[in-house]
Amino acid sequence: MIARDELEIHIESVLDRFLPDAARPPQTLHRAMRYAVLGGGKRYRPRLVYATGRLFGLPDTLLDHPAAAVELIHAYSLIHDDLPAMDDDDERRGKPSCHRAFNEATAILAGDALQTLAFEVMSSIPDGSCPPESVLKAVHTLAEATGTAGLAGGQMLDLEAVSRPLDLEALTDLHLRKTGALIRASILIPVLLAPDRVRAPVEPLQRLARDLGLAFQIRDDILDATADAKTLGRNPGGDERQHRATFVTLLGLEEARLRLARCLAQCRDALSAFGPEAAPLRSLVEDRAG
Ligand code: GRG
Repeated sequence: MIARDELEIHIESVLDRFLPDAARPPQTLHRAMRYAVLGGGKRYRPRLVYATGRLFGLPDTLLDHPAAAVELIHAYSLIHDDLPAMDDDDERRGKPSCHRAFNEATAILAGDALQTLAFEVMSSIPDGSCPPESVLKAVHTLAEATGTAGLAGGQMLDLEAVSRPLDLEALTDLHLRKTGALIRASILIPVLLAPDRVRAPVEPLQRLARDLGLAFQIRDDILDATADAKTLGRNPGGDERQHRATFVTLLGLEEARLRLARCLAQCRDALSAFGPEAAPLRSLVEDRAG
């Protein structure tokens, strides 16, 4: 667990700034969007954006945009994931899920509006902070991570997996999309926004982006099978109740732990290409080991 720190306060204020004012109509929609985004979550994805962007010396005025965009997409996916038609969860981040606090229709619209807000924010990087073609590539990467190659496709495969058994290859593909794609984009987008003249090894970051996404999901599966509701911010054991294939149900707890250790070792190896400037990224990798 990452302690509350300066970066968390910064991320909260950036999100607050980009979100619509709750007093502006339609107030209920804006209140629901703010409810789902503010005051909760570990902010893992925006932290990855800042940690990677700083390797390239990118300023916060630029990084604030992709950092907020990935968190807005994440918040949208959590709202929709909790809906009765999906996971049907009453709690998220230790409080009632969005459709419980408001109602189903408002939660659907809040998710939709957060998704489009993410693209507004991503594409409004201030003029002159990086070339427009880099912004376009970054927007494309975010769209890919959100669509069928990412969250939405992964979620569909996950829904279908309830009635169809998955092997390890299919499960890995599902999670590289559902969870991995946004983690990956959070590392690759700052790389795309970095000016050409800045030299930093890119290939190890591409490896890190993939391995960390997988490590994230394997750890989530292990926690779902072993942690309590307070640690999770939602009810544990959901995977088993829904007869869902996970790395734990497929491999067993011990083998899942070994696989997580292997993924994290690969992340550490990728970061060995960097010096002390990669300390924030290293700490985000180690956070997955806890
Ligand atoms: C509905 C399109 C659509 C997609 C949903 C991401 C997702 C797909 C569902 C979330 C369900 C889930 C619990 C997935 C496991 C991994 C995961 C994304 C956990 C939650 O992320 P954290 O731990 O959450 O970063 P916080 O609350 O800290 O931001």
